[in-house]
Amino acid sequence: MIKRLLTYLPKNRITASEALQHPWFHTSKQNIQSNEATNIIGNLKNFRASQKLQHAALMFMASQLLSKEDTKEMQRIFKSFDLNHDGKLSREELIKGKLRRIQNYIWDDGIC
Ligand SMILES: [Ca+2]
Repeated sequence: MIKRLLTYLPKNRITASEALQHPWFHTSKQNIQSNEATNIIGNLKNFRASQKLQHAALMFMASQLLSKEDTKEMQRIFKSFDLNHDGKLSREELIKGKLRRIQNYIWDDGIC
């Protein structure tokens, strides 16, 4: 079932509804005891908390390593990349932003 869920082409991939009909969901649901489920949920919460801590530590280190000018420049670049202004950079926004910077670099340096 995992292979069918990870199929690249959507037309060949099973739908969520089809996946939920797979016997694995029905047998595993019966096999998981409630305390096991509680442990799993607790582990997932801890994992998420550790990710937040890791993110906060990285932000702190970045803030300590960058000068004010560097921070302003990074914020300017981020805002120019964030095309829909949602405060996040999608893969597409990163690619488009990087391509714009490369084009600007080429034109500004008179390479073309
Ligand atoms: Ca965005």
